[in-house]
Formats: sequence, C-alpha cells, structure tokens
Amino acid sequence: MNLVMFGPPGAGKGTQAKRLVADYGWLQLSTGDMLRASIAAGTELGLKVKGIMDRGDLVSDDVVIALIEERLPEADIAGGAIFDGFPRTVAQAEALDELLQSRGTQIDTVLRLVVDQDELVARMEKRAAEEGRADDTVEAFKVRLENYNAQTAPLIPYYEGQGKLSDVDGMGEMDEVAARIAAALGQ
Ligand code: B4P
Repeated sequence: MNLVMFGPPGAGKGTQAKRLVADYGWLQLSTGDMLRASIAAGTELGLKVKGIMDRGDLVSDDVVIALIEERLPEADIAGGAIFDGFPRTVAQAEALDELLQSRGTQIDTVLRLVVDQDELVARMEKRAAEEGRADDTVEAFKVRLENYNAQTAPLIPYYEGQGKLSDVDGMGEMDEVAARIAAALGQ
C-alpha cells in the first residue's frame, strides 16, 4: 500500500508514520528526514538546503522530487511506502502520481491529520525545548505554517478530487491518534 501522511507542521505526520512502521512493519519515506540526513552528512545537497529549511521555507520541487525519484526503484519500496511530508505542493503530487504510475502503482490513501493551530504551536515549543531543531523557532514555525496554507493546503482539493483523502482527528494523546489512524486504515 502507498499511503500519504499529510498535515501542517507539528500535526504528527512523522510521529504517526513511525508508529505504523513499528506496529505493522511498513516503510516510511520522509523527505524531512532525508534532507536532515544530507545536512548532517555535510553533502552538497545538505549545504544547499540548510538555510532554506532553517528559515522554514520549502526546498524546491526539483530537489525533493529528485530525491524521491532516486529512492523509488530501491527494492524495499516494492511493497509500498508511507510518504511522510511528501508531497507538499501540487507539482510534487503530480510528479509522484506520474512516478508511481510508471511503476504500475499508485497512491491508495491520503490521511490528513487535523490539529488546531494553538496545539501545533505548543508541540513545536515542546520539541524546540527537547530537541533544539533549527526550524523549531517561533519565526521559522510561522513561515512553515504560512507555507503550509499557501502551498500545501491546495493538496486537499487535489486528493479529494481523486477520492483518496480521509481526515483523522490529530488532537489528543499519540496513542489515541494512532488508534484513529488504524481504524481509518481498517487495521
Ligand atoms: P518535516 O520533517 O516534514 O517537518 P514537520 O512538518 O515539522 O513534521 P514532523 O514530521 O517533523 O513533525 P510531526 O508532525 O511528526 O519537514 C521539515 C522541513 O523540511 C520543511 O519545513 C521543509 O523545509 C523541508 N521539506 C521536507 N519535505 C519537503 C517537501 N516535500 N518539499 C519541500 N520541502 C520539504 O511532530 C511534531 C512534534 O509534535 C513532535 O515533537 C512530536 O513529538 C509532537 N507530537 C506529535 N503528535 C503528538 C500528539 N498527539 N500529542 C502531543 N505531541 C505530539
């Protein structure tokens, strides 16, 4: 199964994708993690994207689409993946549809985690205190939310139009959210 985990920054995409990996052995593909790994390794790509990510801006479509295009042919993806934080623009969604189609597969389900804005800010502040991620500052988080509303939210009608979008309440404890996701996926 190919699943897209979708939602604003701090909604729990990465958190819940990791739960699905632990509970069902599915495979998580996180463009955020891939980009942060490039930064940590000091690669050319990492140097290029660090400032963009620290500001809270989106990395260019070309760069993230190339990352996914390179990763898809690898053997472990053959049974499907959880796409976490990708696509984040309609151009990325169209590219993903084409890439999967060329491999004889498709996105099956898109789960949108719905969380109110005060809770998103509270989670970001907690993670900033615990992990010190460079884009978890008040300024960068504001930019990330603005980018989500302007560039990522248009994916809602895109996937609604394909009949693939399901909303999941992302408020509450992580276990409660995980149970709602399992129910939405019929697990
Ligand atoms: P991501 O790594 O995807 O960052 P994110 O939106 O903050 O999501 P994340 O998965 O980390 O957080 P989660 O909601 O799980 O992207 C980072 C940056 O990379 C982007 O801003 C962009 O620059 C770049 N990028 C990545 N993909 C891109 C793309 N496709 N195109 C362009 N640029 C791209 O959780 C947040 C926090 O909430 C955690 O601390 C967690 O512990 C907590 N939390 C989760 N669920 C909770 C719950 N139920 N209760 C309490 N806390 C909870």
